[in-house]
Amino acid sequence: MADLKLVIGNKNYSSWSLRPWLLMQHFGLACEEIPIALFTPQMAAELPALSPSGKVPVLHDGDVVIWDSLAICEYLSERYLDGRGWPADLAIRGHARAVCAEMHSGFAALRSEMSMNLRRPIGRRAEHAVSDQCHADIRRIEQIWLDCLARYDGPWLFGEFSIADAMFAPVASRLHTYAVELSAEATGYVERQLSQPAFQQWRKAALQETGRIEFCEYDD
Ligand SMILES: N[C@@H](CCC(=O)N[C@@H](CS)C(=O)NCC(=O)O)C(=O)O
Repeated sequence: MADLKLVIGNKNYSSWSLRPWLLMQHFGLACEEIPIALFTPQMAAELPALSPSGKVPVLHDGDVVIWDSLAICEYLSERYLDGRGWPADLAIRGHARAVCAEMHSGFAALRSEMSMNLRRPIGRRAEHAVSDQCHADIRRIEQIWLDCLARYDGPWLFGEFSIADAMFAPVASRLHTYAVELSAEATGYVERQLSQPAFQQWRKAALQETGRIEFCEYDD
């Protein structure tokens, strides 16, 4: 029996934590959740012993410790899913890894100007608060999605649900929260992301949280 523990941040805000959690839920991998309230004294006291990077998410599998959302997804896919976290075809898997790497290392403007915040009422940010770079990030993400959905015929980016969908779930949530206008196909993908039962379960828990991280809240 696996002894998986996933250390995660506030469900309302922790976009990185959502990714491996969603993958685990999707594939029915049971884990104990260890919640850490980000940027609080609890984090300062407890996280150093759990996370070599001082960040969440972190997976503990017995003695094995894996930090970083993408590395956790990779590990889970190899160790527990016979590689089913990725598409079976080598070329398509390469494509999936490329979009995940692009998501993982990019889109800084979108991340800082449109924080994941599930409790925020749906509504646009003021135009002055959204930089050209953020608009460019959004267009590029939409382009990735449309290309994948057209090539592999949906409903998920690579046909079946994969690590790529787990990696893009927080962005889908951001685009929804900030009422970003998208094409019908991209909107459909956002709706699929947000209506999957695992996301709904995460969201329900997020709405019950009370912790507030000021720099993830905007006044406009
Ligand atoms: N590349 C890392 C980033 C993790 C990350 O930045 N996590 C945030 C919370 S969502 C965090 O722990 N921040 C705490 C800090 O920066 O001190 C990953 O993919 O897991």
